[in-house]
Amino acid sequence: MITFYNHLHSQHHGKLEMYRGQLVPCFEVPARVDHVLVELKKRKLGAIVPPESFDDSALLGIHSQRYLDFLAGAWDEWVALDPANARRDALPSVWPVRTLRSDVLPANFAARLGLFSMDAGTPLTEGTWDAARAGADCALSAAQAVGSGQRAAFALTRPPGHHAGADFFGGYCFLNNAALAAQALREQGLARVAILDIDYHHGNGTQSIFYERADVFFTSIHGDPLTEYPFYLGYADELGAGAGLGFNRNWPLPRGTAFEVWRAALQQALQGITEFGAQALVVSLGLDTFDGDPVAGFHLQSDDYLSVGADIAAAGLPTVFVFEGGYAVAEVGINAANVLQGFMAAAL
Ligand code: SP5
Ligand code: ZN
Repeated sequence: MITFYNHLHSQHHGKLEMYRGQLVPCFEVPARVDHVLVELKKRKLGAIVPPESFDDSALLGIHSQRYLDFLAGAWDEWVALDPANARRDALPSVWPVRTLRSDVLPANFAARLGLFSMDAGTPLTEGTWDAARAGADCALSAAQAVGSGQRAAFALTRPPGHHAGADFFGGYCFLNNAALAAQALREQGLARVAILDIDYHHGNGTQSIFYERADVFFTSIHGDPLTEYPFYLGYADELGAGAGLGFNRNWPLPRGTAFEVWRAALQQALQGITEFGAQALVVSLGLDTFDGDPVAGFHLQSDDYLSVGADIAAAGLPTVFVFEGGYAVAEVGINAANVLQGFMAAAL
């Protein structure tokens, strides 16, 4: 399987995130992708190449112009507030919740940082834009490869993407790589594209982007939002809206779920993809379902990921894998490579 590797990923390196009233070291660190890269090379799973460069217009199918403009200029604005900010990451602390306006763009930078975000756990750093932008190129390159006849491709990138909406960042995500890949497959002429999100956390950004569309089916297996981040989306009664009604399907599972039960949900999600009549598949590949993950609560074991890959291959679809979460840093490379190896061993 060809891997498009984001050579700029480490340009995004957050220092601290807000957790229970304290700033704690970021869980989403560059070493995550470094470990995956080492494991892919060790197993010789396929070519590892830099992405092609795509025009900014490719992002506008998913993200709003005002959000992209904000992200591209945010670091310079942050440092302009105070030169000492160059040593600190930008974290939002005020948001336009219900009754407040988000149609007017404030001149104040902190106000715009909040308007374009959903939490205080996602630091924006000097290299965030460059890293996220190159990551989008990886996702678009992987979609192009699969749209051109490859059985599968892997976008190995960070920051992750599935929490990012059309015009907001959060959950360690800035640009929605999986959504960009799905849209690119649509534009290459594949009429029906499915997204399977197996990160521990519900892919609220991806769901919201496609919620009213019938051409992209979104299905996700994740920790129950009653107790798990991102809390405010991901329930089983979210089935899509308007033309998209019937094209969204969530499989929330309680914290503590182990592989057997999780795998039954995977089979149901894959059945939904088959019934939809998907012509291509995008997998939001989070590995934070792993037993040892520090920010999640399922109990998958490393060997289980071989079966996950094989089950996905059995859907028989051209498949783009996009790297998402997974914070057990020492094991994330093995777990990600196990999915890809399991897929390749089972794929026709
Ligand atoms: C892409 C992705 O997986 N994003 C996840 C964002 C989760 N953010 C909230 C994490 C809360 C940190 N909990 C610390 C638990 C310490 N034991
Ligand atoms: Zn996650």
